[in-house]
Parts: sequence; C-alpha cells; structure tokens
Amino acid sequence: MSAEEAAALVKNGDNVGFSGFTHAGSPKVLPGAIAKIAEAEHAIGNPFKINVFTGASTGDKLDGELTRANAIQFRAPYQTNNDMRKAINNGTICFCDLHLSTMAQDIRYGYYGKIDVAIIEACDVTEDGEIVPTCGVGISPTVVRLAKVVIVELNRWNPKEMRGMHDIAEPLDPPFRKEIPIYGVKDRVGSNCIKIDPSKIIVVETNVPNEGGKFAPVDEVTAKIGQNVADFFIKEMKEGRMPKSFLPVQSGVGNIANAVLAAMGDSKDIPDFEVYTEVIQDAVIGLMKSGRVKFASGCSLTVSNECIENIYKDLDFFKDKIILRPSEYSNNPEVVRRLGIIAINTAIEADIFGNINSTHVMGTKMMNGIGGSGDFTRSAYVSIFVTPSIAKDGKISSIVPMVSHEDHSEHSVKIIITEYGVADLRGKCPRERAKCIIDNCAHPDYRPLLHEYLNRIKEGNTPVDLYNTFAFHKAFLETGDMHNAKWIESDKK
Ligand code: 0RQ
Repeated sequence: MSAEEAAALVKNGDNVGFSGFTHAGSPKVLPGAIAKIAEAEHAIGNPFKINVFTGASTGDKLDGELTRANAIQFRAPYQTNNDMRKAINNGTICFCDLHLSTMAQDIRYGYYGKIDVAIIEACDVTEDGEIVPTCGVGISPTVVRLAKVVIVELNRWNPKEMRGMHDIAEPLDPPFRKEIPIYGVKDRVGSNCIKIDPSKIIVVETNVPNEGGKFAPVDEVTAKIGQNVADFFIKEMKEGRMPKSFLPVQSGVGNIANAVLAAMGDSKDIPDFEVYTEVIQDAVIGLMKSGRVKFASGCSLTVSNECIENIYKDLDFFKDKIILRPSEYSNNPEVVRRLGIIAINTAIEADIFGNINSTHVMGTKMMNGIGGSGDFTRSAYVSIFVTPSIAKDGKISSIVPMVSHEDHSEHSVKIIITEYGVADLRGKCPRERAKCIIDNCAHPDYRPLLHEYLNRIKEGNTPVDLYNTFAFHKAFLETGDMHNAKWIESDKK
C-alpha cells in the first residue's frame, strides 16, 4: 500500500503502538501521513487524535509531526521532542511518564485498552509473517501481536542483513511468568525476528535515512565528570568492592552519558568491559572498534547517522558483538540485579540526602521522562547519578535542599558525581550524606548556603526544614537566581 492508504486505516481515538526506541527504529513515513489526515479532519471541524505508545522517545518524524498536527491525545512512556514537550507542559497532550521496562506489560495487562494498530519499521518482512526490526526494538513484539492491523514500514535504507542482531522474546504474564534466563550479557533467549499471522500485515515500502543527530563535543565540565566516574571505579576495584574483571555497564542518554563512557574507555586502569544497557550510543561503538567494549546488549542503536552507516558497512564485525532486545528485556530489573549492572544516569537535580529529580524542571515542567533510569537504578550493583553542579550559568544549583520532584529516592541512589567530585552515600545516615554531598559535589558558591540550611535543624533523623525546603527554587522563580535564597523563620519559639 501507499503510506496514505495505510494511514487511512488509523481512526480517531485509536490506540497506536509504534516500533522504535529513541529515533532508532521508529517509523518515519506513516506518522506524517497520519498527521496530514488529522489536519484535514480538523480543517472541516472533525476531531482526530490518537493515543501513542512506543518503547521510549521517537524521532521528530513521529512525535514532532503528530504533535504539530495536534493529533495526539495521550502519550507514553517517554519523549524528547521540543514541540511535544511544549504540548505536554501546556496541557494539550496527556503524558504518562513510565519506567520503560513496564510499558509492554502494562499494555498486556490491559491498563490502556486494546491496541488497534501497530506501525513498525523493519529491514525485512517475509511472506510467512517474519518481521525483522531495524535499529530499535522497544515494545514491538507486544504491540504487533496484540494489534488488529500491523503496518510494516519496510525501510530499504537499513540492510536486511541486520537479521541476527535482534533477540526477540515476550514473557508470559503472572501467574505464569518464569525467570528470564539471561545469565551473561551475551545470552540470547528468543528468536531473530518477530513472527505473526501474515494476514494482518500491510507493507509500505520506504527508503528514509535515520534521524540520528550529533553529540556535542566533550567540554571541560563533562570531561571532568567522566574522569571522576573513571577514578571512582578504579578506587572501587583497588578497595575490593568491584570485581577485577569489572561488571556490565548501563549508561543513560545524552552528552554527559556519552562523555562518561568515553572517559571510561580512555582509562588504562579500567579493564575491557561489557555493556548491558538500553541505548547504545556512539561512544560504545567507538570503544568496540578499539576493543575496549567487548559486547553490548541494548534495546537500540541510538547513534549518529555517520556511526550507523559505518556499522552497516561493517556488519560482519558488529553482528556478533551487539544484541538488540525488547525494552522489557534490556531494562528488566530481574536481569539488572542478577548481572550486577553498574548504572550511570543523569540527574536534573539532586538533594542533599540523595533523592534525585530526573524529569521535572522546577518541579513542574516535564523535560523528557524517567526513561529507563529507574529500571536500572533500583536494582543496580552500584547506582550512580551524574550532573554538572550548576545549570543556566550558575543561576541554578543542581544540588538543592530538597528535590522539587522525586524520581529516584535516597534508598536507591548510592553515588552522586559532579565535576567537583564524588559523594559516596553508602553506609551513611542522612546528616552524613548531606555533608558529603555538599562538600564533594555542590558548586563552591552554593556550599555555604547549603550548610546554613542543614544547620538550621538540630533534631530528627533527616534534617528537613519544612519552612525552607524550597527556598532555592523560590529564589530562582522570584529573582532568577538561586544565590538569593532567604530563610523564613518559624513563628514557634
Ligand atoms: O538545558 O537544553 O536548554 O541547554 O537541562 O541538560 O546538562 O545538557 O544534560 O542532555 O544529559 O540531559 C536529565 C534531562 C539531562 C537527561 C537529562 C537543563 C540544562 C539543559 C539538559 P538546555 P544537560 P543531558 C536513558 C535513561 C532522564 C531519563 C534517563 C534525561 C538541559 O539525561 O532526560 O536518564 N534523563 N533515562 O541547562 C533547570 C536544573 C537543570 C536544568 C539541567 N537543575 N534546572 N534546568 N538543566 N539541570 C533514556 C532512555 O531511557 C531512552
């Protein structure tokens, strides 16, 4: 079918499950065709909005085009698109921020109703219903099985020789769920394609490049954070808390995560390592080429176009070093706990007790979503959060008295690292944690204010001054600078 004919199968109010995880593997033509239908319907006064379910964020051709056409009612579980972010924050799109490992099972459990249509990017599809995904798997096995109609975007830009890179499986639901037999990063538990009844497949042929952007060059601050992470690992190995053979690494998305991995690769004192993560970024591919990363299991190849083109040119080299799994497996807490994953994720802000805000600016504005950070953090061997100590030219301190939104609690967070140093929170009570975070991680300009806050409360296990928990945020909202934080005194004498 043409994209226009296939898009006409999607109706107002439909639950639509899309392939992909980040821009990698997300459909690139059907969403635009649906957006055009929505615009035409709106022009004649008819409602047209769909509910969008994916593995994670997608590319602009999906989240961007549908948002700009005002064609999305509901969105889960994660996004990174500028226009969508605005629509979420002005209330136009209802956004449900979820742990990525739970998206597929929540759909199976029936929390969102039935999936009407699945739209899947593939590098190959066969007469007997075998679909081979491209660079990202996400929730594809589940939505493809449950949907009444499956539209396959057969994107010829991706070589069908990718077959063999994926490990496709779907667990049974409770009370029949069994253990996931992944005992090492390289273990496979499924098949190399998604297999369904061919009678519900519609194929739309395309040839559209990936939407992979570039990573920012490593700057002084991100380089220092990366170095601090590498130094922390070296110390851990020396002091016997980390096996000499090292453990598999998960790292989040973005420039900081990319820089951290690059610094780990550069360190001669860190042995060659494996990666068990959700997004495999450029740095991992570079380290694979140099032999520092031996194997990578993930849900997607979220790399620049230059990088993916090099992978495609050299598929024989990469195919036995990379596995792409559904998000339910790449991010599975059971596997994370068993393998002893080192989890490294980025915080928007951390408080002096170790609680982390990964999602909301000033407590209200959604940035991206929790993504997989919670899947890994809670079950990790050691959970690390990295962040620059300040944002917005120093007007914002990333270390605050109390986070304005909480995604990861002090009970799950073991280590915080900024460009100034490492706060090791293991075995420390809240007062000790607070001193440790202020003295090692906060920007020196903010340390006196944070100590003042801490010293206001003499009693209790966790010294929280409820009158002033958000004094930093209030100062920013009122004066544009957290340095102007002022304390309110209690009337109680
Ligand atoms: O703003 O874009 O206007 O310059 O936040 O910050 O420092 O460039 O860092 O790109 O790595 O993103 C947490 C958002 C960090 C990301 C977050 C502003 C800052 C800048 C971006 P500008 P940086 P990154 C894998 C795991 C949650 C999900 C997750 C994220 C912008 O890493 O979404 O980890 N993580 N998932 O200026 C106000 C603060 C701020 C702030 C930073 N305290 N207040 N603004 N910024 N700190 C993902 C998947 O699961 C697929």
